[in-house]
Amino acid sequence: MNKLKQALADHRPQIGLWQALANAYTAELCAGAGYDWLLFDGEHAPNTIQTLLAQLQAVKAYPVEAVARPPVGDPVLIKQYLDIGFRSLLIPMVESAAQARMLVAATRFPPHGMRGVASATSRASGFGANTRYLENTHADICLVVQIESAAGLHAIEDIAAVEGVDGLFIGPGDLAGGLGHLGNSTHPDVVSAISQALMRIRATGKAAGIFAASAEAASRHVRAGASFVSVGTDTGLLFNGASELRRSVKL
Ligand code: 3PY
Ligand code: MG
Repeated sequence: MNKLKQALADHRPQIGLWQALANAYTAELCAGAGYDWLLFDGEHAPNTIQTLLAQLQAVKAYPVEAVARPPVGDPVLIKQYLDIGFRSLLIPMVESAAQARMLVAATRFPPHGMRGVASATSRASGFGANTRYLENTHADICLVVQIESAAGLHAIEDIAAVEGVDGLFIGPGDLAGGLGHLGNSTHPDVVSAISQALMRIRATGKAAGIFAASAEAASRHVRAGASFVSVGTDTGLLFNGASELRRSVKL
């Protein structure tokens, strides 16, 4: 059972940590740190199917859901991500219901969708050990789409109405750029667009999510009804910790 999918359906807060180091050893370290989910980033981190696979294997023994973000919502890539064993996906730059429907179809085998069929050769089915994989796997797929452009904002209700979409996740970085405030996601216009978007998502009944830049922002978003909230990145933690330690050495 996919506990993240269930929690999002129940609007229970799920706190995640971004993984951009593209490394199995640090992924395992983070998997034991108490987060509900880790996001393995194929969009902006130097990941390949092989590095994603190694990270997935490294976190398998931990009670944390591995969520993957492909670089683009492409059915061929989605097929590969699912075959290696990801069952929770975050898809960047979704802007229409038609695109959302295509993404849902990419995660389902026929007749529900168009996912290419491999069972005995895929890690996802235990290399064939799970003989019910083909018929049952759709129930565990958790699909969250990113709203991070003016077109995406416009289409929130249409996208949320697509069956098979579990949540809508705001990408503040891209959204700020798309609204004319590149690099400034705390600009009042962006902040107001984000809070309206989160309210509209919640009103649809689907889970609302967002990338929070700080613990304070994450708590605020949860209080405002967001449930799929990430806070911080592995790269940020390492860089900030390393810089802080160096600064604290008095010569
Ligand atoms: C963004 O901010 O644009 C994201 O995709 C998530 O951080
Ligand atoms: Mg983005």
